[in-house]
Amino acid sequence: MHDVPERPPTGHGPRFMGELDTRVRFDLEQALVDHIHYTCCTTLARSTSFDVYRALALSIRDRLVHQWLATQQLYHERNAKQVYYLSSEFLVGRSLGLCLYNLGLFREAKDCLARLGHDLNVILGEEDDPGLGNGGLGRLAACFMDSLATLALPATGYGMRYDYGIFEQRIEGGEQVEYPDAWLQMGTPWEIPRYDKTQTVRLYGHVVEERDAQGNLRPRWTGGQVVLGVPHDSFIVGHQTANVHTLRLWAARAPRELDLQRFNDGDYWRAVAEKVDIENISRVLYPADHTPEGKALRLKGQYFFVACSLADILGSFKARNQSLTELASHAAIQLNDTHPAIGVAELMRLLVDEEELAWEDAWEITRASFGYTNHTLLPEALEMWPVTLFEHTLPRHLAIIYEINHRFLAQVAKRFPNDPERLGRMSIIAEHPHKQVRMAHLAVVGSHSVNGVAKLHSELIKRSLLPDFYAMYPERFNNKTNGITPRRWLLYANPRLADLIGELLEPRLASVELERLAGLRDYADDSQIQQRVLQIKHANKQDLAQELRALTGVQLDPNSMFVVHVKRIHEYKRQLLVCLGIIANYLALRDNPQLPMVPRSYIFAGKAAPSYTTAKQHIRLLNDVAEIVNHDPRVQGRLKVVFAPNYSVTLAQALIPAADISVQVSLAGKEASGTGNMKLALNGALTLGTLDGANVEIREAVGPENFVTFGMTVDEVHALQARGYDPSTSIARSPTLQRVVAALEQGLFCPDEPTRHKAIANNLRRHDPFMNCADFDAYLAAEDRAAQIFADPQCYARKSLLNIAGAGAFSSDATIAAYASDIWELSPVPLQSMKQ
Ligand code: 26Q
Repeated sequence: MHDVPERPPTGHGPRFMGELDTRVRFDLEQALVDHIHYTCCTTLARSTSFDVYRALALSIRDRLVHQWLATQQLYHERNAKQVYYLSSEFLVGRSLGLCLYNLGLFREAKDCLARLGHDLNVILGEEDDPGLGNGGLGRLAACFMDSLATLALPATGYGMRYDYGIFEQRIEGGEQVEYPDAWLQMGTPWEIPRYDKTQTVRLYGHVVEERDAQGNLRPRWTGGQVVLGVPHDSFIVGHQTANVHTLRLWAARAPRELDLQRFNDGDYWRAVAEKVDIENISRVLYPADHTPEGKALRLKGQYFFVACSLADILGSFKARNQSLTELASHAAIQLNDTHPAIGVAELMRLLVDEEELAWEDAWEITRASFGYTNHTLLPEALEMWPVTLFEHTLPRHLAIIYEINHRFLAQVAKRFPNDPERLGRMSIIAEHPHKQVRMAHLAVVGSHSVNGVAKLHSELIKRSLLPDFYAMYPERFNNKTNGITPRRWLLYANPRLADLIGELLEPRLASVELERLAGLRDYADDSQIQQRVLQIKHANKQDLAQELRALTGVQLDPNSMFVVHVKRIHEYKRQLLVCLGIIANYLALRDNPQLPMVPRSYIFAGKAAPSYTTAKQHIRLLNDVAEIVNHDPRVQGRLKVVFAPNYSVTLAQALIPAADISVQVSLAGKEASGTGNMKLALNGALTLGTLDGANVEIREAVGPENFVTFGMTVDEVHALQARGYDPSTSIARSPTLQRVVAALEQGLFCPDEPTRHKAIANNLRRHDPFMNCADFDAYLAAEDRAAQIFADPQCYARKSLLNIAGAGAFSSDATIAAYASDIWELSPVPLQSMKQ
């Protein structure tokens, strides 16, 4: 059979990669027809698009089973060290298209479907995008899984199989309205339930002290409620490697269907209540980020998936090894934030209570196994659990945490004598306002590595967030700047650009060599290539304009400057600042309709936590402003504002390749890293940003002259806070800002309810905790600088190319390689590709 080149959705022209993968050779059409017949139980003639999607997905999945088995067997036989990535969120995005692309089967599938009368792009649209994450943290976990498979670094991802992912956002009357995301309603072809690998975990109960044969006291956790964890596996397919990894998500199940006694007594509701209660543990993803809600169900959920995962890890380790003292040489366990940090206490429980190791030995093993990644500097986002709740839910773990804390504080006291305040600050147990378990402290004490996710963030962890811990354990702290997978975010999402790059770089770039994008710098001044870059961006903008029109009814002009702010809605990310800028531009055009202004389209997307009132008000404001600005004839179409509903991985893949300007305007010191900023730069957008998170590194990598910087630095923010920040001073200084705030107060954008935006204006005048007012003038000037660059196409294209070239530094392959060598001590174990 002739090798069919891999091809992303709308790709044409030369391909990006070199050699093709020869792994998958099978008769796709036959497989598809068989699944239509035997699995969907219908005929080709009667099959719906969804049937075809399902049949195609299952045909592809079937072909992966062999390699998946071979990979797991290879790792087992080699007794290879693995990383276990524990994360409460995995925001993987749609699978089918990328899977076809990774396997080099895109063209074949397209042709095959065409013969059967179907359009592959339509079929790909049938897949539900599983939203098992809130935002950056969950998406990072997915990018990391992609890189681990592609680099053949042995890995398994562990998380929770939520029945309902992040809510579906609709905009109704300008407001966010949440709808449940029943992503499993139609089933998913990608998961494989593994009933044979079910784990059993306990909740509640009490601890009894028993004596072992040697007469030692042995605490044993007993009673309470027993919960089953049923693993649901899906495959993680790398690019141009044969290795296929596992993402194992746990579903909570009751050990018995119903309480027969109650059933027989006629108490039918109570007979099933316990089952429902237990299964609620994995029912729904918490739709809050950075605003932790200390809910009992969330603690149970965290413990549940972590306990299942650790039991699974120990089980497979014991099948291969004699002594648990060797655990850390075979298993690296990474904690994606503190959400799985209870794992530290659980592993101690398994080693001390169940395996009967001495505390000191168990502690050494535990610390050597765990690594902890911090993703936030916002103090309010640090997880704390009331001791009372903890004691009720996990009594043995609380006792273990007390013991860990006791030994830890003794070390602190030895190292820093006569410093009781330090002991209070560092304790794993906070005393005020009530007793709480500080999960971040548990994670730091129980790990051998603590990393931040961008250079600035990692410095701030040492300097501001955990200075006492840094003083105690400086060697644990390190930085691993985030990255993004180039497969999904360049090759698949932006086939036009990928084709151009494929043409330009000799030898052809492999997707794992993203640093070679630096070679594009040679073309920065080549006017022909500049033209090509502009044409590609224009085509992507046309596609997006069409999609946004269908979604919102708003028509954008692809010749206008697309200014893109897409991420969770949060005050610290300052969607409001951009909105104030829009209002300023609008007022200027109203005053003087002849004013020359580069036409701009502001595109927002993102979800607000349902309980986050202020963020939801900001969504309302953006939509209100859009309504007025988009319809004012004086604007003459030069300003357009659109809020794209239901931001998701799928929507991001459409938005990001079409951006001219990437807006990254968080208050300095608040955004740990950001990863959207990397995706946008890699797709040629020019960043308009503050010196926050990974923006700092992006600016260095692409060249400061190709990055529009504005705003206070972290030190300036701290200095202003120390002097006492009063937003009214900033407002008094800026005539433009005065008018903008006044317009909000007058209800210019809400004629139907003139007081609607008053609260926002009041907050700006009196509190403005994220310092929008202090940065406003600088922001407005910076947006204008960006517009001046955009108005000069050659200048813009040159900077765009240099952004693409520089953003090669932010491949998650590089990030993962650094984790593998510095934290996990992990080496590749490639599976030879095989013909079937
Ligand atoms: C915790 C407790 C209770 C309820 C919710 C939570 C919770 C859930 C999700 C807290 C935080 C999150 C998510 C955080 C997150 O996405 N952080 C982002 O991580 C990215 C990857 O490192 C960074 O790029 C972003 O800067 C950071 O904001």
